Amino acid sequence: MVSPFFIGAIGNALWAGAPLAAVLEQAGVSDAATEVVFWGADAGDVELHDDIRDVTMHQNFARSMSLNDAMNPENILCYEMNGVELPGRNGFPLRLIAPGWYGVANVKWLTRIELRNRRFMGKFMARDYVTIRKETTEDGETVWAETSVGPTRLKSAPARVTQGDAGHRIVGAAWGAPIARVEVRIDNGPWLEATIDRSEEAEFAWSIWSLDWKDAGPGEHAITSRAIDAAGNVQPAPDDPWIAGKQTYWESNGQITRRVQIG
Ligand SMILES: Nc1nc2c(c(=O)[nH]1)N[C@H]1C(S)=C(S)[C@@H](COP(=O)(O)O)O[C@H]1N2
Ligand SMILES: [Mo]
Repeated sequence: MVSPFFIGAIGNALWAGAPLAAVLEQAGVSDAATEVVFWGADAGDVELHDDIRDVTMHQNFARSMSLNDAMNPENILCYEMNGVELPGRNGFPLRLIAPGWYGVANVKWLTRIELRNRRFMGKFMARDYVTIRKETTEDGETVWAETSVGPTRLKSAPARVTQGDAGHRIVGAAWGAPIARVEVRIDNGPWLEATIDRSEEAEFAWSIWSLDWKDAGPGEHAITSRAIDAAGNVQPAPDDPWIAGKQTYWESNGQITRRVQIG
């Protein structure tokens, strides 16, 4: 499946729980530990049948992080969502919430947290949720890189166009890093700076932005947005090698163009 972005698969919620770092520290972290594995209660069969392997593994869902990433004070062992007990489908009784990571890192229905001294290469680290990218090195050599889906990347998207007395307004969201600015391009015009609603901001939630569009003529228009983070990084265009060289749909943070019809 190739989709420009995953409509409906994202949202914002308020999460509460116990800090993961404090729990690990209390349990005692060995000097040898480098990797933290989070295991969920759900399981399935993983089949590996080829010339050198012939196994069926009944495995529970698991994802890992480096010990360094796991110790980030923002990570919580979460038991509350939007002020109420964590709902079953969102991971009751306990899940990991690792702010700033893509959904898959946030293991639900936790049964076990394990420290290891080797990289963990389970199905959801090394087979699924792997971004495949064709890259060109400084020497002009082509390399195929496979990397596990990691922290969220800088992104924005135009969400909708509304019409009021003073004209049209384009509204959208930006997320994935502290957002410094959002710019919007209408058709092939210049990039225009949108206004970010700072009153609604929370560090890991969407930044909602808008741009007044006063002279929208009838017909079809193309609207593109790009976010710029506090470090000056710009959300990449679709022809940026980082996006163009990517063969899988995960981590698709390229600029999005939406077509609207003005009547
Ligand atoms: N145990 C377990 N945790 C899991 C998953 C899963 O299949 N099993 N799916 C992951 C993925 S891919 C996503 S996007 C989120 C979705 O859960 P949410 O809607 O509560 O955020 O859970 C993550 N945690
Ligand atoms: Mo997901």
